[in-house]
Amino acid sequence: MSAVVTHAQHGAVAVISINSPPVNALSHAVRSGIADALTAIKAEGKAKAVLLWCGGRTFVAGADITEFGKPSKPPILPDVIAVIEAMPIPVVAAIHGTALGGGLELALGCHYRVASLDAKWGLPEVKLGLLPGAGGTQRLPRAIGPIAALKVIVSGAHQPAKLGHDLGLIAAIIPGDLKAGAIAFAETVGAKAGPHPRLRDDTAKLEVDRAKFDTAVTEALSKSRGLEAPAACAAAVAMSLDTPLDDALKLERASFMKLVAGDQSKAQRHLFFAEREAAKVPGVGPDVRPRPIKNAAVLGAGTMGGGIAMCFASAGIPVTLIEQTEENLKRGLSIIQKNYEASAKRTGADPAGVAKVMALITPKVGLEHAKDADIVVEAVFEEMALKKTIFATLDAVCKPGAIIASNTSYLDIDAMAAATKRPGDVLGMHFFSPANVMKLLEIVRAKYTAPDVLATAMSVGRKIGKVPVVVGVCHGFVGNRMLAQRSKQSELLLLEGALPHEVDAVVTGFGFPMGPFAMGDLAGLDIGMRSRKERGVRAEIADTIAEAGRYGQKTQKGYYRYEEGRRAPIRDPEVEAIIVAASKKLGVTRRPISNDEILGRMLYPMINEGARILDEGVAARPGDIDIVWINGYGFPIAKGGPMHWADSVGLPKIRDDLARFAKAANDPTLEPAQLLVRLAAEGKGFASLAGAKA
Ligand code: 3H9
Repeated sequence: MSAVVTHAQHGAVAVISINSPPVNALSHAVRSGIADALTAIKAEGKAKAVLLWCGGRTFVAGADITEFGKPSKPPILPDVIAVIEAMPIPVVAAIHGTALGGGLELALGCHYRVASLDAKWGLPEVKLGLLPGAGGTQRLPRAIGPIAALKVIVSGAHQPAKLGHDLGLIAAIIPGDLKAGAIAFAETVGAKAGPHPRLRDDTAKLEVDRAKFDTAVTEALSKSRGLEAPAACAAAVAMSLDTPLDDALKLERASFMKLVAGDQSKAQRHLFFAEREAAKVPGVGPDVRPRPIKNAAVLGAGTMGGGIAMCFASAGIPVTLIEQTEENLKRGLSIIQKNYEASAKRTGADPAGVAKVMALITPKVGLEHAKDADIVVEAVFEEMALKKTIFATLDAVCKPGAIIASNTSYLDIDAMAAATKRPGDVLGMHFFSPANVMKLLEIVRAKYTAPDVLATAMSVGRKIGKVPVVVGVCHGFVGNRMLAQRSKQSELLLLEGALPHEVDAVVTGFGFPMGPFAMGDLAGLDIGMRSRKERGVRAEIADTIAEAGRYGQKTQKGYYRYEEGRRAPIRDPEVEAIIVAASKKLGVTRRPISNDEILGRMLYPMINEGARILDEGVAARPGDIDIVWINGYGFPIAKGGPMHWADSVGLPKIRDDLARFAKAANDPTLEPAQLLVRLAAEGKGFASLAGAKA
C-alpha cells in the first residue's frame, strides 16, 4: 500500500487516510493510493461505508500543480472518481481546511460530504488559467445548480462550509471532533439500503431558465480581462444544461488538456509559485519570529498616508494618523471617510462598519504621538533632508523595538537609517497608489535592517492584504526603476514619430489596462515635470505639455483631452502639434514606427533593467520582479510578468533588439545587460536562475 495513503477499519467504516503534506495535493502517489485502498476495501468486504479523511492542516487542496505539463501517469483523477462512484457502499468525504480544485472534485465523486464549520471549498482552477478537469464543471451544477456553480467556478473564490450546506453540497456540518463525527455519519448512511446518491445521476437541479443562465455568464465574464480560462469554465458549465454527463466529461477533459498546455496557464502557474517563493526572504529563516504588532502610526495624511492608514484600520490594527496641522488632518480624515463610505455603498456593506473602522484611526498633530506605536510608516514629502530630520526625531520619540519604515518611492533608505541610532529597526515599506487598493508592497531591505524586522514587515504586509516582495536599496527599487526605462522610451517614441494613442494602443493591446500616456494623465503630469526640474533634466515633449498647464485628467488636458466628468482620453490636435514641433526643434526627422518596434521598446529596456536588478541582487529572484509588475503596475496576468514573458520571447531576440536600439539611439544604457547576454549565450532563460516549479 502507498505510504501516503493508508486505510484502517473503525467498526463498520473503513477510513482511508491521506497524509501528503503540506496540502495533500493529488500527486500520482495519492491518486493511486486512494484507488488501491478502495479496491482493497471492496475485496476485504468488511466495511459498510468508507470515510475519506485527510491528515494535517487540510483536505485535498487540488491536483498537484507541479505535475502539470508532464505526462500524466494513470490513474488520472477521473479514474479515481470512477472507482468511488462504482463502490457498492457509500463513500463519505470529511472536509477540514480547504477542499479545492481536484480535492473538491474528489469529494463531488463521493456519495456524501461532511465538513467542519471553518472548512472552505471551491474550484480555483481559473486562477491557474484552467478549468476544473475532473468533473467539477458537471457535478457541481448537479449539487448546487448551474448558476451558483458558474459563479463559484468562474470566480475561483473559496466558499464557506455553511454556504455549501445551505446549497445542498455538504450533507452535514460537524461541530467538534470532525473525524469521530464523520465516522458516525458514515456508519449511519452505511446502514441504509442502497443505491446511495451519486451526483452523476442527480439532474433535479439542472432545470434552469436558459436566459437567466446566459445573463449570469455575461456578468461572470465581465471582468475576465482577455483570459481564456473564465470563458472555458463558463462554456463547460453550460454543457451541464443539455449535454449527457459522460460526453460533457470528455469535452471538459479535452478543454482542460488544451488550457494546461497553453501559455496563459503556464504564466498563471508560474505566478502561483512565484508569489509563494517571494514570501521566502533569503537570510530570514522560519525560526526568525516577527515582532508583535498591536498598533501602528502613519506620518502624513496626504493621499499615500491616508491610504496606508486605511490599510491598517481595515485589517483591525489601531493606527495613529499624524500630521503637522489640524487642517491637514481634517482634510485627510474626510477623504478617508469618503473612501470608506463609497466602498460600503459599492459593496453593499453595512454603513455602520464605516464608523467602526474610522474609530480605529486616531488623528494627532505632532510626531511625539508616535511614541507608543509598534510600527511607524513615514509618508511625507519626497525630500531627503526632511526625511532625515523626521527619522532622527522618530528615533528619539519611538519606544525601543519599534519599527520605523519609510514609504519613499525612490530615496535611499540607508541614508534615513543613518539618521537614527537604530538602523536595524529601519526599512522601506513602499505602497502603491491608491494604497488602500493596490496589492503590491515593496519591502526595502536596507544595509542594517534586522532579519526579525523584515519578517515583521512581511507578516504585517500579509495581514493588511498586500503581496509583499523584498527588494534592495537603489533609486526607484524594482518597480519604479524599471518603469523609468519605459518612460524614457515613451518620450523618445513620440519624438521619433509615434503619437500617444498609437503607443497606448500597443501597450493596452499587450494587455496592460492603460498605456503610459493615459496613465501619465491619470497620475498628473506636473509630478514628473517637478521631479525632472529637481534633477536638472528636460524631456522636451513631456515638459512642454506640462508647462502649458496640461497636467492630465485634473485639468482635462494632458497628452489627451477629456470631456467634463469623463475619463475617456480623446486625441488632441494641439498635443500632436506640440509633439511634431518638438521633433523639429530637436532636429529629429519623424518616421513611421511599427507596432512591433513600439512593443519592443516599451518592454525590452524594462526587462534589461530587470536583468541588472537581478545581477545586483536588488531582487532575489526573477519571479519577485514578476510579482512586483503584476501586483503594482497592471502587467497582464496572462503573460506572467516581464521576466517570465521575456523567456517566452527568447533572450537572444531581446539581446539583439536591445543592441540595435542602443546603436540607433546612441544610448549605452540600452546595451544588453551582462546577465541577459550570458543567459542568451547559454541558451537559458531567467527561469533557470530560479529553480522554477511550474
Ligand atoms: C486542479 O486541481 C486541477 C483539477 O481540476 C484537474 C485535475 C485533473 N500543488 O499557499 P501555501 C504548495 S488545479 C502543489 O503557502 P497556505 C505551495 O507551493 C489545483 N503544491 O499555503 C507551498 O509550497 P512551499 C487547484 C501546492 O496555507 C505549500 O504547498 N487547487 C499546491 O497559505 C503551501 O502553500 C488550487 O489551486 C498544489 N495544488 O494556503 C489550490 N497547493 O511551501 C492551490 C499548495 O514549497 N493552493 N502547494 O512554498 C492554495 O490555494 C493554497 O496553497 C492553500 C493553502 C489555500 C491550499
